Amino acid sequence: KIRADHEKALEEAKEKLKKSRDEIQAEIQTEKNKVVQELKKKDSKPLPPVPLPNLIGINSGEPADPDIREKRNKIKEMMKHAWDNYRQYGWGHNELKPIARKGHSTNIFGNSQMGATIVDALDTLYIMGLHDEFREGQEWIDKNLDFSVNSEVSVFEVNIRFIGGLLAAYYLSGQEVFKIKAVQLAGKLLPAFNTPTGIPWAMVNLKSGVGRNWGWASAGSSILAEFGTLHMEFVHLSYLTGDPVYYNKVMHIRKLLQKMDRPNGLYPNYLNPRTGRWGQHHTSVGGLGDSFYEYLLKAWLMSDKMDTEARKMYDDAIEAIEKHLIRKSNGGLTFIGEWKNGHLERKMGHLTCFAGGMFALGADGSRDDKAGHYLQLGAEIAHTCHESYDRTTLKLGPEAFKFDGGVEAVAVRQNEKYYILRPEVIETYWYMWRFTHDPKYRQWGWEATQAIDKYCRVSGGFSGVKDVYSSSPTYDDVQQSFFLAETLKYLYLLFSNDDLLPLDNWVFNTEAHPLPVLH
Ligand code: DMJ
Repeated sequence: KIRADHEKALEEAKEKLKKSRDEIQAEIQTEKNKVVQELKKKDSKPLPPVPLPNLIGINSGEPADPDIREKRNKIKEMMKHAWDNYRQYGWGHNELKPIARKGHSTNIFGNSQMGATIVDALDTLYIMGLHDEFREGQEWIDKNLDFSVNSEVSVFEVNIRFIGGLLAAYYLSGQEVFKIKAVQLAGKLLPAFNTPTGIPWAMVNLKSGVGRNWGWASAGSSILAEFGTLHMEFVHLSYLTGDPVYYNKVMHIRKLLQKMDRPNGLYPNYLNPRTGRWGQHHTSVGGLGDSFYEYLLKAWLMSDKMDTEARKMYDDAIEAIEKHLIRKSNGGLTFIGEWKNGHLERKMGHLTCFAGGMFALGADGSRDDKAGHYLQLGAEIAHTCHESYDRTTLKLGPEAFKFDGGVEAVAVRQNEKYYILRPEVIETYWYMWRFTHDPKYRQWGWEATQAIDKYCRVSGGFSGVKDVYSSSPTYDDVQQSFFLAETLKYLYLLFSNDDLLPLDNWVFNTEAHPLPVLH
């Protein structure tokens, strides 16, 4: 069917190209007008009114200590620098190239300008009190964010950044436009679930609804961290629309996973959506696996701890991970390796560092009351990840680091030495700070802030660097949208009082977008 659809589209394109430029443009315009009319019709059908959950803790979180206040202001200034430059040079594009001073995008956002940075940044702007900037973003979204485009996007990325970002902006500000856009977009993702098993495709064309998987994924598989990171947003969509379709889609995925055999109790990263069988037996708490585990825990927290099925799946998974993937290096550093076909690779990714925060967040309510154990595990992972920063020239962490052949927490391969403004280590510092108030986490967070400001800041924004071990690093010239959504938000929260977005009332999605607990 997919091939037939593609061939039909090619034929149509060939026919179209026979026409003159003016004719084509006129046709496009007519089609656009039609879509706008249809959208208006749909928009005029109001969503059912639902009571807003109890929104506690949307206050300033202003710390009393002048030193902490100064640090927090510095982080706000960095946000302003990132935003203002995007506003000036990349407005409406997905991301910014801070050195070339123009827009940037990658294939995860498809080929259209969807303003990813605007949507991802909104809630950070809101909590920092940057209200003029928030309003500018809202206006752009209201007037320009259109999902009826012939563009093939990543279901996972659009869910965590766009739907998560829009929902958080809605809950924080109460502005209906964000809810409406989130629901429109979610409708465009639903065709991705039309597979023989109900496990969604990795990508979907927003216009045609045709889905497919990444060419690089094992045996045509979908990815665990992608189809397993939809739950939080989809539960909120059902809550806000009163339509169970979203809830049913994610619960179907969960039920299917529950029934499957797991090698050594571990979830492989690859699952074929046609056959329902695992692909390669690789397991990771970093890339390709990470947020699946995170969402099991957060499903339980977001349900006000009622979803005990999710908690059980989390506990089972974490026990298997501890047994097979977590080790101590010769130098005494706790690390999480990757399982590849019956063998443990003693390498940890920057992405995996989020797990320190996850262990701490899951400590309360853990099986056999092992809260102390999981808090300690979180602290050990935070320490290891801090070492991965501290052992570099720039004091910024590499993409991946090894614990092998005398090497400890250091990147070996040239193509693993980059830092692309990722948040995971700072995310873990923040969770550890909230649960322990040990000042070292603020100190480590401040070290990272200074390093980012010194080595990643350029006059046109912030850029990733290609080698954290080089004293004269080169830039990758990308200001990632998650830098504004996550890295700067977690830093700001680290230097705020705990009453700003308290964890009893808010659960952060994997892109750091806060969603309220549904009591
Ligand atoms: C973010 O988009 C999310 O945190 C995701 O879960 C994994 N990685 C990036 C940032 O590194």
